[in-house]
Amino acid sequence: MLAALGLAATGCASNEFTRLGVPEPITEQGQRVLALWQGSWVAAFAVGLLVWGLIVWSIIFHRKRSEQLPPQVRYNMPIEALYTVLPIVVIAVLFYFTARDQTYLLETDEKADANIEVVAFQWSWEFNYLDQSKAEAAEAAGGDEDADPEILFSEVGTPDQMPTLVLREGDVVHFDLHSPDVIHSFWIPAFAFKLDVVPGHDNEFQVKVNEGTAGTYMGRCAELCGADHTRMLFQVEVMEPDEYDAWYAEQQEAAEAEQAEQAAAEAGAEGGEQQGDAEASTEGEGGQAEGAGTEGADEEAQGQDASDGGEQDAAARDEESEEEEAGR
Ligand SMILES: [Cu+2]
Repeated sequence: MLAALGLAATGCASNEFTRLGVPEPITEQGQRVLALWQGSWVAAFAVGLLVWGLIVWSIIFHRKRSEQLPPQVRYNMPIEALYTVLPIVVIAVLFYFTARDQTYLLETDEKADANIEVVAFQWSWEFNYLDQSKAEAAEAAGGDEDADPEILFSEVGTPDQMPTLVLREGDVVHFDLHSPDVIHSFWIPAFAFKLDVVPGHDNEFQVKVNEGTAGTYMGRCAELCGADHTRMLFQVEVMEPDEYDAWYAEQQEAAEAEQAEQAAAEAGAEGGEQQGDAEASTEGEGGQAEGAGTEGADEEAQGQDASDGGEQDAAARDEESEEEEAGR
């Protein structure tokens, strides 16, 4: 058994049994977590075997033989010292490896290939793809902590429509975690790692996504954050480099087109044109299309609906969070 666990700890065989309940990690950091987990189990089993062995040995070979009291070992200094020193040694070893790995897991020095701001809110996620990390932006601005990096494009989810976080195989990905309301926890089980998302204190971490991990994984909120906490789900899609690059270019183009549309709409409105024309120009086709008056009107109506809905949602959200606070 010990030999089997020893083998598991060295990572020679990685299957569901030897991982002891941990999902297969898809990051370099996750593998470190798995090794710590397995190593801790090896240590626990070693201590367990020793204790179980001593119990069984006493039961079998030291049964009551006579009415005479066996030799008493109270206040036996060597044994008392052993009782104290051994647990301290065990804890010190576990502490050393835990502290070592924690330091490694929270390292953010390596230059990242992708920088993503994760905004956790009641009750979904927003993923903002940034041109640089927050720390880098602050450094570039001469240490100004409020300097924000540029958002290239975003993915925003709702409790009904979970968002997808897209990553590329082999990338070093930097995450900046931000919460506008309550404490959430950003958890991707396949990372074997989670980190709290705390209002007023932005956390950060980074991972190196392993090669050959393309696929779809789940993400969750791991901190009870309110009524719809269980619906704070998201998907993680790890893409092969070519696929990711195509997707990335597409997202950037779409974001740029949207910006151009907005600029055109603003310019149109400023130009004193009819509202309908200005809205029509947000179609991004003709821009000045005079004949698109009705289409523009339709879109205006839709836009109105959408913004009304948004306001209602926000109002409902506020009410709910107030109720919750009252309930606490
Ligand atoms: Cu949450």
